[in-house]
Amino acid sequence: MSKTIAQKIIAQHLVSGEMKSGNEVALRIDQTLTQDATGTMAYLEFETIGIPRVRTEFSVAYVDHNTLQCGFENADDHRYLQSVTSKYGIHFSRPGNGICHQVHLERFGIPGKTLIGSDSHTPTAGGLGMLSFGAGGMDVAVAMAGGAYYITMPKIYKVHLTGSLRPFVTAKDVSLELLRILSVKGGVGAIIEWGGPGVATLSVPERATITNMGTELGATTSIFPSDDVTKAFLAAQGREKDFTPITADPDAEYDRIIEINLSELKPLIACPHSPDNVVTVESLKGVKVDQVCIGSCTNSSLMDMLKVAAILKNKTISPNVSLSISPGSRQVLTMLSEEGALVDILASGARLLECACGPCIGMGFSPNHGGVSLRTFNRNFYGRSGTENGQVYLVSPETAAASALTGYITDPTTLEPITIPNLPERFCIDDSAVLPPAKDGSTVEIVRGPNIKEFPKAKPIPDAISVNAIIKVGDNITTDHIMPAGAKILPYRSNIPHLSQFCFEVCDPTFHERAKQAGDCVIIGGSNYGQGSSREHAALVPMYLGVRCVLAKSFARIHVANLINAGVLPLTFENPDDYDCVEQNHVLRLTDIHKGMEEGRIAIFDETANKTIYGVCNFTDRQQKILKMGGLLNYSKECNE
Ligand code: MIC
Ligand code: SF4
Repeated sequence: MSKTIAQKIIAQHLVSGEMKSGNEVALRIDQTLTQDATGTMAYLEFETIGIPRVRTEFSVAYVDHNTLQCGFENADDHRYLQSVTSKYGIHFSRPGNGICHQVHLERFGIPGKTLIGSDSHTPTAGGLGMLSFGAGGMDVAVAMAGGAYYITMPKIYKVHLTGSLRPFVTAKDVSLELLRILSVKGGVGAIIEWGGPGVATLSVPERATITNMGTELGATTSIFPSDDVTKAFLAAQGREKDFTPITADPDAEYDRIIEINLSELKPLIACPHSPDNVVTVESLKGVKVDQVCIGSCTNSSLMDMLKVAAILKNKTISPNVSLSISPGSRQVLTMLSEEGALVDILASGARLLECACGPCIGMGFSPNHGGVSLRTFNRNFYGRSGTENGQVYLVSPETAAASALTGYITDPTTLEPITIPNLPERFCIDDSAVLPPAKDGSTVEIVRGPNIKEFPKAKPIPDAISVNAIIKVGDNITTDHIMPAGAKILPYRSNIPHLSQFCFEVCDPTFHERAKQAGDCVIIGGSNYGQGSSREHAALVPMYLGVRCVLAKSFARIHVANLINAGVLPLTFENPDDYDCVEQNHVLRLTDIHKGMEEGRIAIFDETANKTIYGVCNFTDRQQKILKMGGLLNYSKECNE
């Protein structure tokens, strides 16, 4: 039977399940990646599984999120990560070496292989034709231990590209156009495959910008074919041997086809506070800008930076704008400086930040009070920048650079033409900041600082339970709402008790105290609950505070998996109108839960409203067992998965 790209890779990695959309399939995972903000928890979880060495082909831990080190916490966590990875057979990418997704694309991603990473933008590697998924840390721990990764077999959407991008219109604009068409919920339950003649006009880093932002559509993953462009990129990285061609069969069938003519696109911009709030840059012409940030795993490749340098060359940025540049990797930074382009950037008045996530996750460089910040990043969720009333807009590097010069939102197509540099035939290759693991891990001592606290223990889901509706939230609640990040909080990712003080802080600063008093509780959510990051802390911390169930209109993919892994029962309103009846502080009684999990419908008596409503679920046998055993770790230990 003819297959799409994703179906081919899934078929080659299928451990169990039928490849029919909606069915659960288990996949063999070739590679894993972690970053430090989710990695500490993932390795603590891996340790509890109790095997001496990882069983993947290649696993790597990056340090890129928590690099500020305003105190001992981050530095301690880095030492833990370095020692635990060395012991268990995992490579360690040192702080300063770059953002996980950019470095993985450059150095380790392989077309046709599978990758899961404890970061939602792991699909960036789809730009190379690799089938890659963002996952919770526990799923990554299990994959490192040789266990399969379970997903619901997605639908396959094809985006058929024709034409080619006009000068100053970019891959970022392609992503924003798809967000405009589909919205942040439009990719849920689907893999987005890119095809059509326009694909050949896009370089691998451009494709990676697009697959990176596929995460914002809620998509399971996004993938490009592996073709001559992929081959040339891998060759320039000294990795010709990693190349395998992969294309969809000509008669492959898709659940939906979306056409985009690259030649017709204009520069686009996502307005606060959602990546799908997209309009043309032209329509916001003249809005005053306070800050511009160029970088992040979406737009920090060498080509992005070279174009920015070409725009800024021999010019000075507006005195009212503060401009930051964070190259995505040490390779990018080295080559920028070797080519002299770094001088052009700095001479314009830009501030050079570390090769790390930085402002994207609120680690410094927060905008001024109420300030307008143009960012080449992928998320502009409320409060994420660290300035609660900051107005964050998402743009391409070209729009960012043009606006930094004028001090106002500026359509880059109005600029004088620039000479577009060619990608090098050979990148500068230096993997010395990626430390290989010890050959014999048994002698390696794991270093644990006092910031590393024990992993919280989940309780099995009982057959009946009374829960207090501790908070009621609206649609598209992100993991940044549930478990905020930023410079003050991120250092405590391995310390759940401390972290718990900030849970839902953006929505309700009293949440933590109230939850502590309430005992067993339930969160009432709208649609697409848990959108955004893969951080399992958004499930673990509520679990630690007594949340036993989340009742929502619908869930985001990674978050619902994290809830199950953490032993928290996710249920969907059978009748979405019931959302309007359940208010905060209502007491709900769930009965016959175990039978209900099997049958897919659980009765919930709202004692306060004196009304019975139903929560529905579609758990596999495996998920039911995980919930009944109190989470994935207990299940993995008992079932030896
Ligand atoms: C993000 O972009 O939100 C993060 C920070 O990279 C997260 C991971 C995390 O919360 O540590 C993600 O995308 O998964
Ligand atoms: Fe880092 Fe931002 Fe990318 Fe997340 S989205 S991995 S915080 S650069």
